[in-house]
Amino acid sequence: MQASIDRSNALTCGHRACQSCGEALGARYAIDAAMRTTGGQLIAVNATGCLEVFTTPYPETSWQIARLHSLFGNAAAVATGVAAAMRIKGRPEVRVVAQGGDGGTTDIGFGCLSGMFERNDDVLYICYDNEGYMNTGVQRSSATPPAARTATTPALGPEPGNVFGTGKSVPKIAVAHGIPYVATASVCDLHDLERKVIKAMGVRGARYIHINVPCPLGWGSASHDTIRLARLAVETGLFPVFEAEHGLVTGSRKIRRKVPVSDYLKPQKRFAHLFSSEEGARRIARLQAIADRNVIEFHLLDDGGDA
Ligand SMILES: Cc1ncc(C[n+]2csc(CCOP(=O)(O)OP(=O)(O)O)c2C)c(N)n1
Ligand code: SF4
Ligand SMILES: [Mg+2]
Repeated sequence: MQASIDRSNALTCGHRACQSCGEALGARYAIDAAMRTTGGQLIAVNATGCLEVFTTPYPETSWQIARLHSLFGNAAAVATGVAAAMRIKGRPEVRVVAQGGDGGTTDIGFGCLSGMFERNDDVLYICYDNEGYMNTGVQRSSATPPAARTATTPALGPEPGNVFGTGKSVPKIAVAHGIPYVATASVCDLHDLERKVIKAMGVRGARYIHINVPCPLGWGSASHDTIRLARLAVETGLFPVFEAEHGLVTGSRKIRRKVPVSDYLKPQKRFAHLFSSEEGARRIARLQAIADRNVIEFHLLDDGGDA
């Protein structure tokens, strides 16, 4: 597949992402799959964020698709406008994808996104979730996990790292809008990611895919660990991989061998403070409880896991 000359290669070489950037990998596979499904009749709208910055340092671009850079917070609204323009021009075969990071999606762009969902606009929105505002220096977003150290949640004081009990699950909020298709995916399973993009492009109306994309710079992890960490996020239960249609969860990717969350946390410097005190151990136990809850909520061990 990689070597095939027929490969669409929407995001080509020459971009400036960090080595082993999960976002670059996820975007390339997602947009390539959308390109193949639409026969190249695709327009992408991109919120501000690492993906936009590392692919388009003016006057260069690594994209080989029609693409618009929106503002940080309005990619969903701009994509809605592009889809409406294509409809009015009598070009319904031209499909629209909007993409943004977790900050652009779960925080600043959330109102526009919810509007796009409730109007059931004909757009696939893809969120590349690296759990922080990485482009501007690793600040906390509402997708940052509890206890994680970021530039704005230092590992100091009575509640070191990001505060427990904060944040939100946009995939679950998307499901609650009752839109035709919602899925989560990971760069540790690119076939599953491609399958979900292809499925989403086969549907009209509002669709949402939320992809977990490790960020070596923001997470303080080794570049060779990007895929291992993505897999551990899934195999611990911390990042549940599931699909939903019209408001109902229809399936989830089963955990083959459940892994303790400490195996996932330890290789990341953003969680290093958890491994040096009894208080840190209590916080690891609270993160384990979150993973265990996800396992129950999304039936991650049904049909043959061995916890
Ligand atoms: C209105 C506005 N506020 C702030 C910024 C600065 N800004 C640009 S990208 C970014 C962070 C992006 O984070 P995220 O959406 O998670 O994408 P990532 O870089 O992590 O992929 C910020 C704060 C901006 N461009 N516009
Ligand atoms: S900071 Fe993170 S998301 Fe941004 S290019 Fe580097 S690895 Fe990728
Ligand atoms: Mg981010």
